[in-house]
Amino acid sequence: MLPMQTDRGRLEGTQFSPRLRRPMLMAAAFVALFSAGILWSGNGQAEAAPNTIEISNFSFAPAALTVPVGTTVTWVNDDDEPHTVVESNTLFKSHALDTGDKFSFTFTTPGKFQYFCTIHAHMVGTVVVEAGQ
Ligand SMILES: [Cu+2]
Repeated sequence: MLPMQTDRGRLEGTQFSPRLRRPMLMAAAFVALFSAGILWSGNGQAEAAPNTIEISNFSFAPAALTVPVGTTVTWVNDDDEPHTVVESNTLFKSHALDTGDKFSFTFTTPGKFQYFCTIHAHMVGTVVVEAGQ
């Protein structure tokens, strides 16, 4: 008989036939790709989470960050070398951060805060904290 009729009969008989499972897998793949698109920017580099400073290649990125008062800033070490995050007046002071380690500090006062890595003194960064309205 006609192939169409045979297929329809099989579809009605089983709820999750291979013909239905495939579009579901494609939908799941689409969702995964769509999610990845949000997390990854066009240049192929991971989009940094807001108020996150990445430590990579012996530098802080972004080297200068401006945030409103009350913001928690998180440093993440992406290097294979340990680094520290220490404010010039020791307002905050991290332990040595291994690869993947994070350090967070909440800025409760406005001002310009310079910090550096105590292991590699040339590694410096700035957080500017702006007063609320
Ligand atoms: Cu360092």
